[in-house]
Amino acid sequence: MKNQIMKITSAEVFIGGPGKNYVTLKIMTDQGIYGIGDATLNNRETLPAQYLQDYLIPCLIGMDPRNSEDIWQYFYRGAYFRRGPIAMAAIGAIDMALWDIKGKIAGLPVYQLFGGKSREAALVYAHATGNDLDDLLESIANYQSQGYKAVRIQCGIPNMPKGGYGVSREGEDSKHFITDFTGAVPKEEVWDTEKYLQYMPTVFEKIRERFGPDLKVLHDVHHRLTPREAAAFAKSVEKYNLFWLEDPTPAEDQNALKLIRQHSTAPIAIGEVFNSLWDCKQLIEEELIDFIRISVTYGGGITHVKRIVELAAIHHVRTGFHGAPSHSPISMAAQGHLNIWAPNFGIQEYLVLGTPECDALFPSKHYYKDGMFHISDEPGLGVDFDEKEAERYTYKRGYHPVTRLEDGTMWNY
Ligand code: CS2
Ligand code: MG
Repeated sequence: MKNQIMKITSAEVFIGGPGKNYVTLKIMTDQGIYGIGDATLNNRETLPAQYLQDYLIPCLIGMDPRNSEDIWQYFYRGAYFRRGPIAMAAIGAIDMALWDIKGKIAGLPVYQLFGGKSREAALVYAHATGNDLDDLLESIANYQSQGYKAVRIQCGIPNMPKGGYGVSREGEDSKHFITDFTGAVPKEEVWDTEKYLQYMPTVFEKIRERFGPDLKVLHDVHHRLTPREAAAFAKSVEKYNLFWLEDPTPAEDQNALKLIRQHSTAPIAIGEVFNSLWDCKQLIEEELIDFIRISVTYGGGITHVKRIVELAAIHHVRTGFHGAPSHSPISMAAQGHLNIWAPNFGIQEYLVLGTPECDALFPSKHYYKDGMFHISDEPGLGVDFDEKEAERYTYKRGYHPVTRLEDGTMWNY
């Protein structure tokens, strides 16, 4: 490309953080401006880091960082082996960093480069969990008192052998941790679909009795049901008017969603494990879902996720980006800019910012207030990365649990 007046001079990857192995990419330019991106592939963090270091960073050096589209195409289209969470997390981190640089060059917050604000702040939801119903109701009340208007609810199921998804197990802290650093191999959970299907509707009933019709209630099935079970379940909980039912089935089989749609009007949210438009194209075009959950972290960054959001908009599908605590404040900010802009914004999962350690590592002026997330007008993504702070942390191997049915059959986590 002729007339280059800006060049990428170096790029570095850092792994570590408070209780998380955040993978942070920092791209430096010859103009002194730098950008940062997030490649944290939860519980497989070393892989996108290695992919960046061994294959992508050597190509980046000397490129003009302003050409974020061409650079995205270079790493996606230019590669023979495409897609997959490792490659897409690595490309995503580069893309976020380039948008950060672009915003800083323009002196504008990134959402302005998309078309400006469609709303002042974005609705978020928190995770309310309980080992039993009373525990859960208390957790919901606690979030309400902090201003949350929407909560995802997960509840322990009586006589479920070893916890269900999203709740802690006996003897554990009251929070559910999706990363376990303690074992040499993953912990095992035991799942019983029948007990879940019998009990869960009574939980929604009690929540509506106690909190009334206005609370936005979300629930994550975490891929545990078959299409027929999911259709029956979605139909049986319609009357509780959920904001969404998430991942009722493993969505590699996009056709499965047709059965659910034929039997229920419960809003369906899917996509946190997707990493490209091709994973959700059928779901969106056939209008089989209501919310798309892909995140900028595993989904190839802002450039690719924005394309998905635009496709979704013409099919009445709203956004509900994944925001589990494994997403660093960088990707949460990138999603925050998309949320402020997207005409089809739905809701944002929100758990990450707010601890003093996290704020020290990733200083930013974005903030939570009264159930909404506010994006500051700092140029770029509006988040920084403190390399000195980063020296406090090292990588620790962690795992998601694995799930078996009672008879030992492997099941979906
Ligand atoms: C969950 C995640 O946030 C969610 O909806 O499904 O917490 C998921 O378990 C983790 O992101 C796995 O890495
Ligand atoms: Mg989920």
